[in-house]
Amino acid sequence: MRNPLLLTVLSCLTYFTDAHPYYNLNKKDETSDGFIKLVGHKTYGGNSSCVVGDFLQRRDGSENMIEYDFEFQRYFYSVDVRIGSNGDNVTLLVDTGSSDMWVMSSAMNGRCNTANSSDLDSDCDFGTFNYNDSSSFHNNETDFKISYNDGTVAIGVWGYDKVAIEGHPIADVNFAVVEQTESEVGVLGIGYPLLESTNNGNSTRVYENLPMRMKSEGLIKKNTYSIYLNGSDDSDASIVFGGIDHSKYTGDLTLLPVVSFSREDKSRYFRVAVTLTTMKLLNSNGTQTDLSDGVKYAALLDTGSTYSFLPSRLLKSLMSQFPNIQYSKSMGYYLIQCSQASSFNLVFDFQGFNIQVPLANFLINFVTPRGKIQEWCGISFQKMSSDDRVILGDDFMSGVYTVVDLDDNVIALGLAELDSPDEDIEAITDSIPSATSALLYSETWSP
Ligand SMILES: *[C@@H]1O[C@H](CO)[C@@H](O)[C@H](O)[C@H]1NC(C)=O
Ligand SMILES: *[C@@H]1O[C@H](CO)[C@@H](O)[C@H](O)[C@H]1NC(C)=O
Ligand SMILES: *[C@@H]1O[C@H](CO)[C@@H](O)[C@H](O)[C@H]1NC(C)=O
Ligand SMILES: *[C@@H]1O[C@H](CO)[C@@H](O)[C@H](O)[C@H]1NC(C)=O
Ligand SMILES: *[C@@H]1O[C@H](CO)[C@@H](O)[C@H](O)[C@H]1NC(C)=O
Ligand SMILES: *[C@@H]1O[C@H](CO)[C@@H](O)[C@H](O)[C@H]1NC(C)=O
Ligand SMILES: *[C@@H]1O[C@H](CO)[C@@H](O)[C@H](O)[C@H]1NC(C)=O
Ligand SMILES: CC(=O)N[C@H]1CO[C@H](CO)[C@@H](O)[C@@H]1O
Repeated sequence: MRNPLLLTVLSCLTYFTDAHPYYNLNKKDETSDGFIKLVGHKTYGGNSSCVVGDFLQRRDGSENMIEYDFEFQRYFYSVDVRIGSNGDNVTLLVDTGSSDMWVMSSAMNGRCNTANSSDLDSDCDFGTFNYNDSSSFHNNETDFKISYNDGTVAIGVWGYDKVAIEGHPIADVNFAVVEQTESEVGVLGIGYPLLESTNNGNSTRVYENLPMRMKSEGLIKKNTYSIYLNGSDDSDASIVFGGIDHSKYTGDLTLLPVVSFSREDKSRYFRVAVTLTTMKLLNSNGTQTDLSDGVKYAALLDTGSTYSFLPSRLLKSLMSQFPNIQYSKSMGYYLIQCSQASSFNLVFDFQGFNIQVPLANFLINFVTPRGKIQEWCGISFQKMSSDDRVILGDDFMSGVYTVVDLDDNVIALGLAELDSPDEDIEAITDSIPSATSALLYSETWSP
């Protein structure tokens, strides 16, 4: 056993490669109307690699430093769409935390992955769009610029063109074509229209984004979608626009009101956020420990974030439950023995509806380049800069089934039926079918 306190990070590098087993488009039968199912896989966008030094004590008392390369894989969830008159195939990261769609321009070919183009291959693995060659493309000639929480920025030009998803053509979809970014993949933002980047300090313009276009084209009845992230190799992740797949959750589907996430939000209905009433740690002998101490949080359900973010108070309260935990300042992670974590679950209480997610969902395995999995795992929770809200990322969302209804401003959550290969899709025409209101439905909280 290696004591992680002795590990010193010498340098960390995040890089992306064309060797990842990314998303395959598996066409399914589209017989029913009123919904569109997009199938996806967890997409490995690249590895983070850290060179770690470990001081070993020699018998004579002197120290000898040896170096290891540690790697862990980063991931996101994506779908493939086809754009323009030539049907350019582009892979996009699905993001409930933003509302704009943008694609990588073919002018980027050879310049993608600019984060580290100097030392690595810079192919645009996730596809590009050549708007000069698309006869149906209209250039709005207005500037697009978006900044994400992780510090990445994308800059380009607005336009519209036809977009086909799972073989369904949708006319005049607004999206930006990006020629400057350090991101490696384009984004399909499916949040509220008010969150669109055109609604900024200079203008209050909003436009029809992709889910809204699907609705106005009659492909779906309401601006709703259901998200299932847990799929193994045989049973894919999926997002059903306009419908709900009853085979992908177990137990109750519980309705929660959307709440505002931040005081700066331009409206109550601005982001896909709900009330997190309490958070508890459950150990294998059934003991529950309240971590939140009566404090409620607004919780953003964000598929665009690989990991979840907790305010430091909640983070400290959680970490104090584990006697052997270590914090690596240079790696930015709390480290715990992987085996110790397996006997714990986290209980997220949303207005009386409890969702239990294994702590194992929140672990990062570190692997040496020779493929040896380390005994110590990183805990994926990141520190949130504000103290009244949390971001629940893919590590949380892979354990739940999420139905978002942007027309009626409600979200239904259920426990995910893991690795479910079945399919039982119902179109959403009115309220979310089979969902019942949370016990404490009116007890919302927002900053
Ligand atoms: C689209 O591109 C992705 C990623 O390169 C690939 O896996 C997929 O097979 C392509 N789809 C089609 C229909 O060509
Ligand atoms: C990334 O990590 C995975 C597993 O840790 C490994 O299989 C893969 O080869 C790595 N890719 C690169 C480019 O190092
Ligand atoms: C499209 O054409 C313009 C003008 O010829 C050129 O400047 C631009 O680089 C082209 N873009 C792409 C993506 O080929
Ligand atoms: C508003 O416009 C100014 C001038 O064009 C620009 O510098 C600024 O970045 C814009 N603000 C936003 C929020 O886009
Ligand atoms: C692009 O132009 C069209 C047509 O004028 C307009 O409907 C649409 O809102 C514009 N898109 C953006 C993102 O401004
Ligand atoms: C789905 O959940 C199972 C059980 O927790 C896990 O083993 C599997 O890796 C998950 N699949 C994905 C794609 O997250
Ligand atoms: C349950 O586990 C906790 C810590 O994990 C321990 O403090 C407590 O004594 C245990 N209770 C029983 C009844 O085993
Ligand atoms: C964004 C990023 O990871 N940049 C790294 C690119 O590679 C150089 C060294 O090769 C690092 O110093 C950067 O931090």
